[in-house]
Amino acid sequence: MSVLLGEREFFPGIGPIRYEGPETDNPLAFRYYDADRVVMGKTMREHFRFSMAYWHTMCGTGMDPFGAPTKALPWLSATDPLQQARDKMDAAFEFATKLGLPFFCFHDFDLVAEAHTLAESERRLLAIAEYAKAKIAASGVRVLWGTANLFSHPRYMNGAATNPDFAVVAHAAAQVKIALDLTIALGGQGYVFWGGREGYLSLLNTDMKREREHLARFLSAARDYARKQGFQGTLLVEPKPMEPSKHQYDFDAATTLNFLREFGLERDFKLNIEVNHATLALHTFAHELQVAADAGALGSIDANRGDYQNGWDTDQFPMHVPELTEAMLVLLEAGGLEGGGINFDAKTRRNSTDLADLFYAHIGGMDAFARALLAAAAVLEKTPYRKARCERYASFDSGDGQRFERGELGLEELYQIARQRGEPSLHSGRQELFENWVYRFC
Ligand code: XUL
Ligand code: CO
Repeated sequence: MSVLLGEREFFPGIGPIRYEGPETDNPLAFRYYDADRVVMGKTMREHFRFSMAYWHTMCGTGMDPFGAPTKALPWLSATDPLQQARDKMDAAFEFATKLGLPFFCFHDFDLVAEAHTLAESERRLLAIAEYAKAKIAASGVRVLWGTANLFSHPRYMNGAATNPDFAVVAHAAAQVKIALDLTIALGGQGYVFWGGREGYLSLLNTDMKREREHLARFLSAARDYARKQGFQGTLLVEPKPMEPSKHQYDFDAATTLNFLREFGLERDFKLNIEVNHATLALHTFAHELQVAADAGALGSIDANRGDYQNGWDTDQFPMHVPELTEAMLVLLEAGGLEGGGINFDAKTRRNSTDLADLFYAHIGGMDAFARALLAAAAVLEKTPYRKARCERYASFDSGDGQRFERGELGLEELYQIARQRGEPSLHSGRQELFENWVYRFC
């Protein structure tokens, strides 16, 4: 394999990661992720469409609010911004190629450092886009989705699309236009809006109604522009309840769907569901997937996991097979993602300072999803799980139950039926049996 195709090899000593099966002792091999293996009619590659998050994997230096960077990433050493961007991209494509990751996701200024003016930033982005196009063509690694970073720069401290100052809203819109152009130029399959600062720190100084209307206007304008440019891909909103804002308007899947419907955006936008955002909203990952799937809006997934003790957005790599199995059940029953993939929006810990740790993390995450897929498929194929769940609702399949579902019974008719039938008998929910069916394979 060529190292695609930079001048330097950034991960020397690490070759292509291959499937070696569950018995291997090789830490740089897959035990379960076998890209060509067919599970319920699709290969694992097609089920997952795994993606690398540029911001964590290429830009994450280990810096946190309490301390300096811990990770000396060799691709960040150049001082010239475009040279640094090219080195970073060489490292990104070498990494994705060695791991067999078919996609990557990026924010505009993950690719190249933001400049002091919008015009200079755009010039830099256009330059790196040309470089990226050649790398994409040479490697076959493609863009799952792009986005704009509308939360790091101080100008966004009061929000981007929901900023009380129109000048900031316009600047954010300009950034989205450029990021959409970039995503389209690189053949991106989707475009994500995550509103980290679209919310408030204090309701006392916030006109929430007006801010939400501005957000809807902003998304409409972005949608119109993207479609005018011929973008066929999926537009996605990524819900999160808080952090960095105290309260974010896209709190969770249900809130975001309500927002999209309120402003007539539901036909164009789907959801990008992130595990740790689900748990921050006090939901499970599976719950958020189910809410999105039931609305026909299950677009894409940001894969990671939180911490059960502290409740932060820790963005750890997903490793818990039972949790993922419940998620894969939802995904399989929903028929998969609508246009998206599984993006590892996850970071190695601050004290994981070896470059090999980036490989271990992604291998672990990909294997965990593969195990979960196999487990979920076994649940669906070998246990009465699905049938038993249907049977719980059998009383609505005929007779008065069916008439109720069809809207043919009013409250007076229901009153008469209840009087005739007397006290309902109890039917077990058999939760433990359902759990046994699922966890038997995890
Ligand atoms: C932040 C987060 C973002 C989005 C893209 O919690 O998940 O990285 O995925 O802006
Ligand atoms: Co995310």
